[in-house]
Amino acid sequence: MRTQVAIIGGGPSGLLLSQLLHVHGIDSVVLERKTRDYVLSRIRAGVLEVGLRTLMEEAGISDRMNREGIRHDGAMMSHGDEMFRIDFAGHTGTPVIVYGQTELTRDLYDAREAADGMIEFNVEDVGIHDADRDAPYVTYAVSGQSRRLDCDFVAGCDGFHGVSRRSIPEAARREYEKVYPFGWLGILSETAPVNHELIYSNSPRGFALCSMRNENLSRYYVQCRLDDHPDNWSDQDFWDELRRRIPQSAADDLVTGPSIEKSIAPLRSFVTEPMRWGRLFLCGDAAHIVPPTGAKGLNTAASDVHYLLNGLRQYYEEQDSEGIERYSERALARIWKAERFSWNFTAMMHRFPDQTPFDLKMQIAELEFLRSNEAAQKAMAENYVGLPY
Ligand code: FAS
Ligand code: PHB
Repeated sequence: MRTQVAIIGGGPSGLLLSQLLHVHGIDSVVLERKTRDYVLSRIRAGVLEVGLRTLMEEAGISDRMNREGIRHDGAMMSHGDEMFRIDFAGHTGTPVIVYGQTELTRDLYDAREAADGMIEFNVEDVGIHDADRDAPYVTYAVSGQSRRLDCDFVAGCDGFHGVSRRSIPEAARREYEKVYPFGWLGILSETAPVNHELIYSNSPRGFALCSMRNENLSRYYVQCRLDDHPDNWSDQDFWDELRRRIPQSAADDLVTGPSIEKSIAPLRSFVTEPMRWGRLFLCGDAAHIVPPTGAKGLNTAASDVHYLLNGLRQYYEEQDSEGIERYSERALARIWKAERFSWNFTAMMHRFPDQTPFDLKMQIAELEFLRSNEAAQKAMAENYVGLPY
């Protein structure tokens, strides 16, 4: 089989790139290790920046997102019972949209299938060959049958544990990583959100986040130990702990109910450089990871897709390689800003096991400065809604 762009990974990065390439007349094949249902069963991001929304418009699949996505003009920050608001729209003229990654990925799958896009599920033993030559190809197996996909380019959209990053010779890669000494225990419940906007809470017992997917589907997180397990937490344990970590006014309004999903996500900051090796381009979590505090994971995957799409269009439409030559440089420039914001926000809001009393004072001083300083709030707002592509 042959295609112009072989895409490894059928998560949001791979599907968005495939749909955008299709819209611009460029052929691709998506190779996904799991099934569509499995991919859609993963509960992940919830906040979309304007850049991702624009790409969804360009891909022609923004109707449901525009209909069901919830506009958020700001978010609440709290420590103890103190709570204050960051006015995203006021500072930047831009809101964010709350629309679950699951729904966005569902829309992408529906669009690819409506366009008869080629997606192979349950692929195994994916191998990338001759990426540093002019005729790369990908080998893989489906139901034990070996296959080969010849292509012009390979997009490695296969996430942190995928095969693409490891296909770049170790000697050519520089990796930067910070593993945080805690995780996030998240639950999904069919209950009304505690507040119409998100609440990020720094409490003596650890971080908590009150989020949502719609007016009857809430998403909550509490910071937990790395060696913790969802089975250690009954629903009641979770609700009791959440109540202890959010301002009393919110705790009094909390609507609880049975969890329909409960999982723990580890937190890490990670970047691999470069994001290109010959005709192989890394995109999304395959190249970088952020702690979810700043809601940047899915949104930096989107800016990677933007840069790669434009580079590939420039190559095919203008026979100009400038865009693909500079893909890594352009993508990394924005990624490192998102890494900085996510790391800084995580440091301000979480309890670290080795924190000294001075460190805690610094955290509260950071929050107090953010509460009282217009410029600090504007900077927070600009990062949260999404820095320009
Ligand atoms: P993904 O990991 O989503 O997709 C990669 C795809 O490649 C998967 O479908 C996988 O099955 C497939 N694959 C892997 N190896 C393969 C192989 N060898 N061959 C073929 N296919 C292969 N971001 C936020 O902004 N906010 C959040 O709250 C948030 N929460 C998260 C919670 C968890 C537990 C995780 C892991 C991530 C979270 N993220 C969050 C980040 C997340 O949303 C990612 O940024 C987003 O899924 C990135 O999309 P992809 O780059 O497509 O990677
Ligand atoms: C979510 O709703 O899952 C969510 C929202 C904001 C974040 C992280 C996760 O910063």
